Amino acid sequence: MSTIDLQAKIPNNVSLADNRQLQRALEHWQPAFLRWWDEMGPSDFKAKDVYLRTAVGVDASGWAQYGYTPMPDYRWGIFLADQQPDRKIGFGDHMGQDAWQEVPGEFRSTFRRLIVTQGDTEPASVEQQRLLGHTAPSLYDLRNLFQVNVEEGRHLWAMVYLLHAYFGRDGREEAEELLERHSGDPDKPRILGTFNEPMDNWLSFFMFTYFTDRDGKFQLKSFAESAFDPLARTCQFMLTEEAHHMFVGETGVAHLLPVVGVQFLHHFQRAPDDAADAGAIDLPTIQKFMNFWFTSSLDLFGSEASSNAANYFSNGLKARPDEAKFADHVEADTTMTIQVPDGQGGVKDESIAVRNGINEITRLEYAKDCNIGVTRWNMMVKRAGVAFELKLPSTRFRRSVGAWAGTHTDPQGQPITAAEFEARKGEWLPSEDDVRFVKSLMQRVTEPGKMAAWIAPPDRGINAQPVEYEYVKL
Ligand code: BYC
Repeated sequence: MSTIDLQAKIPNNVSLADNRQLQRALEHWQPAFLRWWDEMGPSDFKAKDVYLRTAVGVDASGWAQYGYTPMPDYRWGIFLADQQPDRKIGFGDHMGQDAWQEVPGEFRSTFRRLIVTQGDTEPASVEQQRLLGHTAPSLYDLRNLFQVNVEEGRHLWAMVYLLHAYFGRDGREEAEELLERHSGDPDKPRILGTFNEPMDNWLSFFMFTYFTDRDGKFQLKSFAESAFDPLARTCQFMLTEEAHHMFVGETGVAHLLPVVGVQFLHHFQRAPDDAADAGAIDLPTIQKFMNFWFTSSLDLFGSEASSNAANYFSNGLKARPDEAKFADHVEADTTMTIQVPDGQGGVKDESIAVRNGINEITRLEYAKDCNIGVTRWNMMVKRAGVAFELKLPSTRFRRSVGAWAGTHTDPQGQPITAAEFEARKGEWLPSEDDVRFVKSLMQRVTEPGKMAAWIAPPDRGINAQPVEYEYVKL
């Protein structure tokens, strides 16, 4: 098992102290990271004690410890899952060969690009969530926000470690640029679309942690299979932390539903005059936010047919998530069917090589996983006696990347004209009024155990603490 040095300037389990050059390079990057955290991380709250979980090992039985920590003192660090001796490559053209401990020259720039794309999302999400602390509906939620933020910071460290350790000067330059692009910056935006979307309310935060962090889960699972062993081990450990982020999203939405049940029984449409008194986010509005964040996250899987994805798979860079559950790990001459626009306002089937369809296979697995929580939410809605069903839209709806980009469909995925989409988009996607309404409910609550009126308390607290625990000492 790897040795963990938590007291080092950069906590790690990669024997950093034995590699002075790498240690110096990372120590050189550290002040830039701290400056970035100070300027772009959670605004204010710096000196406050937060009940945080800190990774202290990579052992499933006891990998984290909880305690009050001001965020600047959180031990961001580098943790890789333990190395499996004699690990073999499990897919693609190099299947059965030894996993790589170094990056082969011919795949160097592709690996670097993928690691940079992954790394870019981590600080991006922290930037998006920067101001949410000011409108947190409870100390419990505030703490969850900060937990997610510090762990995204740690994931950034993990990617920067890979860039510094395996990609020389290019890697160091890329690591610096990870702190120079910013979410929503018109000149230097983040790489992927979703990470430039504004997130100025907690409904969006819950949808993001449910839908977009779940893209993270699937991408990390694909990397956890990588032939490049240090990348696989890094992502295996990141997945441990990711589960909590999706929990925050799923339970966050679930906590809205009892309030909807009580206040909106049989009243699904929000009348403009009710808004101020209602104190709850109605189900059609929840549906619209879900449509927005789910479809934005669908784009994160790339094109349905992608030669990039085929190359990643063939060359052992990235597999399908949970590759072991597929029967054929080489997919040399296999084909699959995807749906594409037929150019005449309809849909047609197209046969493509499975290798080219890896993004679509992953996206459909993702959509299936998204549905699990939606089904749970619907059970709650039903139990409250409200006749409304939340539904994920079609994977063809509102796409900006891939075969359906530039086309228009309704949420069921039926092609429609641009004019019809324009006329009806207010029924399907959050309008400015919807966002204004949701934001109007976002009042800060700071008394332990109390919740804003629009959200119900959780069933239980964090780490067996009571719900009324002082999760953040303000
Ligand atoms: N926005 O062949 P295509 C997470 C680009 S989330 C803008 O269709 P490919 C987290 C694409 O880069 C997980 N651009 O796609 C969650 C390519 O550009 P280049 C993040 C996009 O390459 C919450 C071009 O379009 N990790 O961890 O097969 C909080 C043609 O692309 C988008 C990763 O994404 C988009 N949505 O696959 C915190 C894993 N989609 O290369 C964290 C690393 C595509 O021609 N990335 N493009 O300039 C990848 O594996 C791949 O880059 C993608 C795209 C799956 C994203």
